[in-house]
Amino acid sequence: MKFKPHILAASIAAILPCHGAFAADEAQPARMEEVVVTAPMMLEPLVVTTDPRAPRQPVPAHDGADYLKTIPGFSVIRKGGTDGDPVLRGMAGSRLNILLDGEQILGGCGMRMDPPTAYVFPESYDRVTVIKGPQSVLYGPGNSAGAVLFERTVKRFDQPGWKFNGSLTAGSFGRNDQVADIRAGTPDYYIQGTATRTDSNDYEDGDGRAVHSAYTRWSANGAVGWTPDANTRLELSGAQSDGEAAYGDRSMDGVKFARDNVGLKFEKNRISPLVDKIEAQLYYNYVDHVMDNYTLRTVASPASKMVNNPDRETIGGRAALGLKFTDATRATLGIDYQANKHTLRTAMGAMAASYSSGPRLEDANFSNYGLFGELTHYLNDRDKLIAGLRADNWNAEDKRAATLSTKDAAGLMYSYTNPTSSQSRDKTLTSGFARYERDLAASPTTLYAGLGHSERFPDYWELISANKESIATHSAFDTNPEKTTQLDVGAVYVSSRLTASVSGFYNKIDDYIMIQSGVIKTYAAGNRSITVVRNIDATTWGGEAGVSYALASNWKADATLAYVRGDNDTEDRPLAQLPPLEGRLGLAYDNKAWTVGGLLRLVSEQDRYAIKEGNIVGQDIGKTPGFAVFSLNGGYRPRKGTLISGGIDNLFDKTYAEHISRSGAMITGFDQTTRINEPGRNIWVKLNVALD
Ligand SMILES: [Cu+2]
Repeated sequence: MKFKPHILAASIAAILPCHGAFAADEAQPARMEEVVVTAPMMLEPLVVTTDPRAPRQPVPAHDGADYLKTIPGFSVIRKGGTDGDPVLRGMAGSRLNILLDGEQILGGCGMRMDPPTAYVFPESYDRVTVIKGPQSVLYGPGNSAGAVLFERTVKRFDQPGWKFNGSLTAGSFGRNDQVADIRAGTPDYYIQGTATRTDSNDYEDGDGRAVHSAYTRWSANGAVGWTPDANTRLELSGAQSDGEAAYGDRSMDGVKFARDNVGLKFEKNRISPLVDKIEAQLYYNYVDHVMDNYTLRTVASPASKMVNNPDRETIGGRAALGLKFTDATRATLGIDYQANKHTLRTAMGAMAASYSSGPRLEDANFSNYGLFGELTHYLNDRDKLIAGLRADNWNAEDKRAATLSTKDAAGLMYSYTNPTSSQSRDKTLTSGFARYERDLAASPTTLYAGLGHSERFPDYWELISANKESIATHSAFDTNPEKTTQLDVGAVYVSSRLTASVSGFYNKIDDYIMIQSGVIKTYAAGNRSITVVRNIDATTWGGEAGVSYALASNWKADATLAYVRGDNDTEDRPLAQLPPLEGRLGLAYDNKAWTVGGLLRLVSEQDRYAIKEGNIVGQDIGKTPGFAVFSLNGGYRPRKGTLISGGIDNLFDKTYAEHISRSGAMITGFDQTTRINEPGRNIWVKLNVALD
């Protein structure tokens, strides 16, 4: 077995924990690192890795979705200032598995205020890895679009010592962030503590209109570890976080996003010639979410106060065995488990103040047992086969006595007996993939082609969440699982001056779970407008391309493209909520002390849409025009371990909205806009410090 050293070196440079922002200082590989990240490149088939501590442009909200947005192929459904929903290749929600140190966390909000990324504080992790496509079975069930791993890598201390990483960010609209991470240890033990806080006022779009978008979030993580030898690690970790956020796209704001977490992890390497690794972990995640229409905005009258308090408890575990049959053949076998319970309590008017004394009513619970195996086999020095299989046993229980339906034209709320009350569903789903990778002899190029199949059961938002029905009944609990079959092909070229990659996909989805709003149902009592969950057949195809070229020793240019096109084959119209063609052009100067860069983001118009159709996060509104946004960034490294960076995002103060952004709501004191507009010109500075 032989690795390609250039690819390995570039991958290691890209994933070096803690030091990504300063990697240029330390190793200075021939390939120039981005000081301010604008477009992370794919350096190995289907995998993009990026350093969450590195400054990036445009300056992200301190949450997971905004960090992913810099990666070509990702877009974000904007709702306000934070807590957007990440979308990969037009696929949102549970089609994208988000793992926090291997743990799943599912949000509590029935209105999708808290996607998993709302509980990600990116700078408390060392590494973000994106695996595109259904091309791995190791990271939980249903990752039809891909998997995103936010991970910490705590290295064993060779001798007693400590390390500190911190950052401060300040910017327009009152933005201010503080992050501190300290690790200390001996060869046998370590402790880690991370704290983050971020805060912003309402931002303004290019026309100076304020968007209801202010937020404050904080998090605290801690871990203690035991590393009796270089191959063994036992870690106990915990996290708490909370925040509040204004939403410009709806009639309520999030006033509580409390998360409690405990995790236990064990790993042992090189156990025997056959058993290369054992990993096991257990975790508990609890989310307590409150949203209302009076804390962060003006309510019309005390009688119209509304508050919702859902919570969700998730427990899970995973165990995996890494086997090494020969140097050329390795496998990972494992099981994972996850169970979660969702409850809801609501109050209105005079009762709103005392909502917390009401009982929490369970509306649904879910569980999943997965069994998986993935095999990597080197046919020779240059050819590699990777294949995996996965089976998931899924169970869901509908605990709602009644389904709540949308208001009619007169504002009357309808409530129906739930036709699927206390029903349960049980199903076994299978997923798998096979991929062939070839390193060319004549050039530093890897080619790959893979076929993957993924079966995804409907999530809470597709089965249960308030106001959703099937066409036939007042409940959507009968929604079919979604089956994705996808072909992934591409090439990666990595040399000292030039990095280039292209990844394409063609995807057939049977029973694509579509959410459609504004469907009129006729009843004896009159017409009602409802939101339905429907299974359709869909096709999507597209891809991403990126090139990064060192023009001269101090100059680097890069360009990326991302495109997705999709059809609703059942109804012969475009598939909704797909972002348009997007390109990014960057130019950077770096003399090892100073950097200056420019980023031009070009997005074309989107005239393929399907009004009121979409996913659990949003539905299409209509056509959008194209736009171009230009931003500038710079950095200065006064000494090793210190980086001062800054930028002017949207330099020309352009007013624009992303195609998939949510529509603007009518909120007292704010102008209502068709979509939630992106921020206008804004300036930021960030200081990163690493000490040891
Ligand atoms: Cu909510």
